[in-house]
Amino acid sequence: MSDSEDESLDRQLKIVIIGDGASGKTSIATRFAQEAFGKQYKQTIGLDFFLKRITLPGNLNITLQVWDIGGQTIGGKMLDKYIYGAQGVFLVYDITNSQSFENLEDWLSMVKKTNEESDVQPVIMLVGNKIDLEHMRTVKLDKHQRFCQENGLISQFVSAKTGDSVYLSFQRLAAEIVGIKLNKAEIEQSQRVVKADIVNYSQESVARTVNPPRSSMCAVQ
Ligand code: G3D
Ligand code: MG
Repeated sequence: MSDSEDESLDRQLKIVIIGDGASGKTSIATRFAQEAFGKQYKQTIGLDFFLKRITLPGNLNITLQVWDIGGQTIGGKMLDKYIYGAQGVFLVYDITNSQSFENLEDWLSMVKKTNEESDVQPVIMLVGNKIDLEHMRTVKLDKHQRFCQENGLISQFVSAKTGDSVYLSFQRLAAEIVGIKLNKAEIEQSQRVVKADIVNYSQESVARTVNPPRSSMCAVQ
């Protein structure tokens, strides 16, 4: 194995994906794992995480350890073990399911509680999933934004189904953790690559590629 392929030499970041059942956590993880970047999906038997290498601006290679909480619920016994030591958290809800949004308060408290005694707090990204179902949205945009602002979260919308912004969301979270700012061109680039993977080149997808990214930082500076 050459050095450039050996992810054990990279800095590793633990990212945990939490949120209600059926919000799309496993779909997001699977989509990210399968996209044609870097290493292929590598499931570690007995442990619910996989490793995936990404490259940030400046040729900085980072290996993400992505943990999917599986069927763990808020009261779940193992949940704190998943969350403990995470540098990044995906706080996922389904934009068509208000309850999944309402429950985010509890998920967030769980993260805070688990990290109470640690000096390092994880960077948390609020992820509104299923934007392919925009016509069925029940969680208004301003609710999402307010929640972000009140809790100092990064904001992102994705679709695990189409792949829209999935790679970008991991890239943004990793960049934030290591303190790198992605510029507009880089954000657009990673959106384009994701789309190129999953969308047929219809007129519509070409037009969408040039739209501004559906993401914003709304963490209070
Ligand atoms: P979970 O891991 O949070 O429990 P899953 O959620 O990833 O298992 O997804 C739950 C259901 O939502 C699945 O449907 C999945 O296909 C669907 N889903 C996940 N992400 C998206 C998305 O972005 N758009 C749409 N339209 N559906 C999505 P099923 O029917 O298999 O239960
Ligand atoms: Mg799941």
